[in-house]
Amino acid sequence: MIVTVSSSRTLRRSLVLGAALAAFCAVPAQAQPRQATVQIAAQSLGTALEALARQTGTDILFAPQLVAGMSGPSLSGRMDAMAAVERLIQGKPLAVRRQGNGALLVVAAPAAPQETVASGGVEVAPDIIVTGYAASLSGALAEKRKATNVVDVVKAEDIGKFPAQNIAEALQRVPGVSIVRDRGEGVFVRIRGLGANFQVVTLNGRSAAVNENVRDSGQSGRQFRFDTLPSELMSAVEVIKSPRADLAEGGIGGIVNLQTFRPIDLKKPVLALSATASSPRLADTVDPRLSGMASWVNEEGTFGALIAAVYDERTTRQDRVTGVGWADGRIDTDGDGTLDSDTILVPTSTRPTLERENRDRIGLNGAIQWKPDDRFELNVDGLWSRLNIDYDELTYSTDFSATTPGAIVPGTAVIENGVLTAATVNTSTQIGRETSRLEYENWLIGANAKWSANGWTLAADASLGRAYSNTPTPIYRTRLLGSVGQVAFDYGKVGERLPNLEFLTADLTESTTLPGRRIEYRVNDSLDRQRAATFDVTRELSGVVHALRFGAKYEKRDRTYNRRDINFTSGIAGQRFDDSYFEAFPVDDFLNGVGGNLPTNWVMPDPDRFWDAATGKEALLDAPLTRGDRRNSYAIDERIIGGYGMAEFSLPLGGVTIRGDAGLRYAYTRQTSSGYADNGSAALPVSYERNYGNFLPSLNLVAEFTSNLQMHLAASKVITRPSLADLAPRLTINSNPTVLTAVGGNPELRPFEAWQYDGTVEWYFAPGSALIGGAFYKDITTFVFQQTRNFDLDGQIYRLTAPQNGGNAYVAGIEIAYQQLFKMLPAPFDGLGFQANYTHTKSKGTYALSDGTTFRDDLTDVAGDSFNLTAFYEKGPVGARASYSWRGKVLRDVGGAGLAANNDAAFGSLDFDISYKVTPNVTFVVQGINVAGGVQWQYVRDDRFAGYTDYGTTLMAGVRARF
Ligand SMILES: [Ca+2]
Repeated sequence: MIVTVSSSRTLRRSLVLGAALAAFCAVPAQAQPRQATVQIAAQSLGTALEALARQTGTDILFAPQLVAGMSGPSLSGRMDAMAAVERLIQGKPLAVRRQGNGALLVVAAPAAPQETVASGGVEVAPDIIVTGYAASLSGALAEKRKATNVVDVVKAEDIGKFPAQNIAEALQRVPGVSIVRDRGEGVFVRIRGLGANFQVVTLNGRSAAVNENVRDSGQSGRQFRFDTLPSELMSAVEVIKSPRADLAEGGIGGIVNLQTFRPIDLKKPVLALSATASSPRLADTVDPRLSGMASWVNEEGTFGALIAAVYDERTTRQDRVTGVGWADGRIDTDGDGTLDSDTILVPTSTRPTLERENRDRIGLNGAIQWKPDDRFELNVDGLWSRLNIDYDELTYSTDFSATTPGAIVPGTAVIENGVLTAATVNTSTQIGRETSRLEYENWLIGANAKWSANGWTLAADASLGRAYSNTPTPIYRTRLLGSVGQVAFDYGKVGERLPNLEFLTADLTESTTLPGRRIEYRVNDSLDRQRAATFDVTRELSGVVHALRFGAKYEKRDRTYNRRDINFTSGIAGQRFDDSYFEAFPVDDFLNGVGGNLPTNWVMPDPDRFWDAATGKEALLDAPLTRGDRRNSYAIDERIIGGYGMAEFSLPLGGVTIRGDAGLRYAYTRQTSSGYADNGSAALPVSYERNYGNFLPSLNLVAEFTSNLQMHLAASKVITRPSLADLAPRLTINSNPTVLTAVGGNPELRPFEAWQYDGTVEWYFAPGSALIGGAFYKDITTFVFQQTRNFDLDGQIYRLTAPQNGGNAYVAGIEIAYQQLFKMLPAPFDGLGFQANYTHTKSKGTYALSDGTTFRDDLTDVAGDSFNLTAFYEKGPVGARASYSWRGKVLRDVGGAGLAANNDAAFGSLDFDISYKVTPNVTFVVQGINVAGGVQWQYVRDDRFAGYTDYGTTLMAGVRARF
């Protein structure tokens, strides 16, 4: 892909889309028609040509001195860019020609040649060519500028070359976006501090089905896993921060729209291949990644087909100290059996963990595009992906009983600033190994047709999606548990070292140190099916309102979640097992390179041997589902009928052009949630139906003050539907004789509702360059939080803990982004570029304690400060880029009820990408992720250790070819 940018001295390039858009034309529903609505005031010809380029999405090249002093007439109506230029230059000594790349070149008319322009215009070819990363940045910036709403775009540099191996990792460089990693790989994105369940993810504008976390029970049903889709299949990803009435509702954080490639938009037949080998430092292996894309289009450019495939393997290793608990308590310092300290913060547990994982992923994408003329277009797309994860997790967990009278060896307790930092204490330890294979499958197929005639455009879209997540190999947790006598612990400060844990009387590498406990067995699956149909009508008008849009959408989603747990204890519990039941610890450098003295290898149970030792398995496996299994399973059916109307307008106001859209969307949601309520003796099926409707107005305004300064303002009402797990009507009664308690979901939950406001000021001071400042505010009025209340069941009052609406929260922030291509510098420095952004976010939300009282604290996982820096150089065959992404500390758990709030310390990742083009078709690439070896620390209070994660550095080398 090549975007041509002319130098400011000889030619001024009309900023905006240009070839970038042409090469990566998006969703058909949003694709640029060749005819566009043009609304241009009488003004200087140069400014008019720039405005025309923006409005039509066409590159228009001209020499400023050629048009200096000329003015153009006002122009409005529907026309193509060529016809519009002809009308603007009518009667002037100018001519226009279409170039091979689709750009329009305005030159002196042949009859009156000017000395600065040679005849034929060939020599006036753009003198600067932007390719690669700079081109993707220029194209992305152009889309942001053109949009009426607040949007950020990440574009592929070329076919199969998204600017990061992982979609989430590319999105983290967008202002206001951060990512959540799982074992080093970006899985979820957070937009403006709001978690993955607060965003809607669409694929080519269509709602995607959502895979579920089946490794542990953390789930929401609305968190799209970005690791399931390979980045090579994406042509662009849009982060839509302010909605329009014609876009899917549901994202208070924002909408992420993933766009795949379309064959006619690629303009010519293309074959692209790549092969990469990556080596994660900690895992010490070499993993392949192969991708190929073939796209064909006929000579007329009216029919095309595309197929793409990606296969990759990934080995990960993550060294952690996790499960670090701190709680308020009193201790017995002198061993006399009486608690004698003040209430202090006491460590309760620590769990060193080695996580190893092998992932393999296949992604396939196919597209057929038919565009017989400007009036009709048909697109059929399909995408399928499958991710398999085999994992093996080894842990030992120390559980201190420091608050038990007599537990601490007298004289060993060290208390610093109200925190017990060191002591020798009786300890129980659990050694565990967890293994499983997880499978995530996701597909989406859709068809879209669009007709345009006489100022009307009708578009229809139908899609079908399915996400299946399951455990083809059940989750086995093989556990040993027992007392290990005295352990001396000494917790240091966060960032300095890991805790010291000295087992004074037990050896964790000895097979008989701990007796068996049990094998925990779990099977878990989730099926999410999504069907949608949309119909959109656009009426083009001339005048201030240049388009009216109406549409309707029907969406049906059904989801089942099933979980079954069995504990096998017979033949295991209390038994001591000899060496033949264990394997050698697999690595000899666990937690290397960080201070702290704690056991770094221990006996590793062989799950097969323990499985053989367990007795009575058949009876348990054949038994019917237990009450607990039923309570943990649910089904939700969600039907949404939506409609919208909106107007797009553009008007000159003084010297300022105001454009934008205003609209109203209505969504009616009907939910049926089915599950089991447990009355203390049986789990009984229950089903609830809930209906609600939401009117969602939105307004987006752009004020264009000059040809390079504009402002966006947006206000809208938005909703996010509750987590499906929270909606499940499950209820669990604990018939404890003293306190009757219950926990449950809440099928009565209403959606989160928010008003949100956005403003940006954007200065496009040079081609491909901009300085942008923005602010946002989101006022969430129906925040959902866990609350405990009295609940009457058959005349008995229970203390029920369940999610409730009723809290409120806000998120506010500022975002500053700067990017510049240093085209004005003399060679070779004109290949330099720089990109930076900074986000500052503030938030508060309501939380509840189990006694019913509420408190306010920051929203969890919202970084107060974050920044990204990218420097790059592209010249001739050489490309190099280094990126640093940093975010400040975040609140991870609010704590409460005697438990300490837990925080993630600041974290930064340095990544690089170097490429060398050996022939015009073949490029060698070397990449590194987290090359500075950043590690994640967690802490409680100001600086007390609460967790450590190191996923290491990954280096990659590969070759890409394009024909
Ligand atoms: Ca005492």
